[in-house]
Order: sequence, then structure tokens, then C-alpha cells
Amino acid sequence: MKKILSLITVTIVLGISSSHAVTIYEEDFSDALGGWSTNYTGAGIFGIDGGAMAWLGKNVDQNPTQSSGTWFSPLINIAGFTDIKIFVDVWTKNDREFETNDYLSVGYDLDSNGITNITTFFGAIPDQTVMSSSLSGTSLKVAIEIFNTGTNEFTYFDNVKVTGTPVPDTSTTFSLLGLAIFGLAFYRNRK
Ligand SMILES: [Ca+2]
Ligand SMILES: [Ca+2]
Ligand SMILES: [Ca+2]
Repeated sequence: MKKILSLITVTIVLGISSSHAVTIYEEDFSDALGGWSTNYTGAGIFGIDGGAMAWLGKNVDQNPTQSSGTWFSPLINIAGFTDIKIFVDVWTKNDREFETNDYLSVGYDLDSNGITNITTFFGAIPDQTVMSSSLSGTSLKVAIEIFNTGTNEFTYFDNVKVTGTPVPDTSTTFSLLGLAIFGLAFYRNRK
């Protein structure tokens, strides 16, 4: 009896503690836009830079309203996961060309509640990976806003990744528990 109870405990504990972070979404822009979209309507350069295989914003203010552009990932389903984290590589090329009003913001739209900012860089950006805090919800869009003003100002992002930890499946846990109780009854009947 004691042995079986401890077996049940071990099974449940193992089932819960085996949860670890997995990749839910990943985009490296190596072939196409991957379903990304933008609200940008200006005459500057935006989209995939074939040489860098990354998303590029250049001369973004070349449009009548002198405004930035925001790029959105496809809707990512994060239901059934906890501890959601977003990772994005960002950098600039021709760093000396940048002024302090040029910027890049990394953010997200969680459950269609509007954009929450993770971080904003002004001027040139040393190569780095932006990471969000831990999030939870049911759907997510990564949102990246870029503003710059010159034909030699290249602002990039790439390698967008979303990770999360699967929520333990309670139905599986209860099935295992049921099976264990059934086994216990069988064991006791045999005695
Ligand atoms: Ca890439
Ligand atoms: Ca400049
Ligand atoms: Ca500028």
C-alpha cells in the first residue's frame, strides 16, 4: 500500500516537474516575410534585406506624414503555455549616421489589448537580443516599430522567437491517478 502510494506520488511529481520551456514560434526571415505585416505606407525601404536575411527599415520618414512604421508578426497561439517570453535580435548598420530621434521599439499585443512596449532604443543600436518579461495569455503578436531618417540609416531586426512552458495537462494527471487507484484495487483484491 505504502509502496503504491509513493509510486503515485512519484508519477505525479515527475509529470509536473518534466515541464520545461519549448519554442512556440520562430522566424528568421530566411525565405519570405513569414506572414508579417505592416501599417507602413511611406516611400522608404522596409521589408526583407536579401543580403542580411533580416527585416530592414531604412529612410523610414520618406512619406508625407514623416511617421514611423510598425511591423506585426502573425497571431501566435499561446494558450496552454505559461511563462511566455519573446526574443528579438536588433542592430543598426552605419552607426555614425544615426541621430537621437531615430528609434526602434520592441513590443507586443497580448490578447488584442493594444501594444505594450518592452524597450525602445534611440540612435545607433549595438547588436543584442531583446527579451520580454514573463507573459501569459491566449494570443500574441510581436510588434516592432522603426523610425529613421536617412538613406544610409539601416535598422534591423531578426530571429524573432517565442518560448513558453506547457501547462501540465490535468486530464492526463487524473487519468494516471485513476489508473493508479485501479491498480491499487486490483492489488488489494489479489491479497
Ligand atoms: Ca535572418
Ligand atoms: Ca543621419
Ligand atoms: Ca536619422
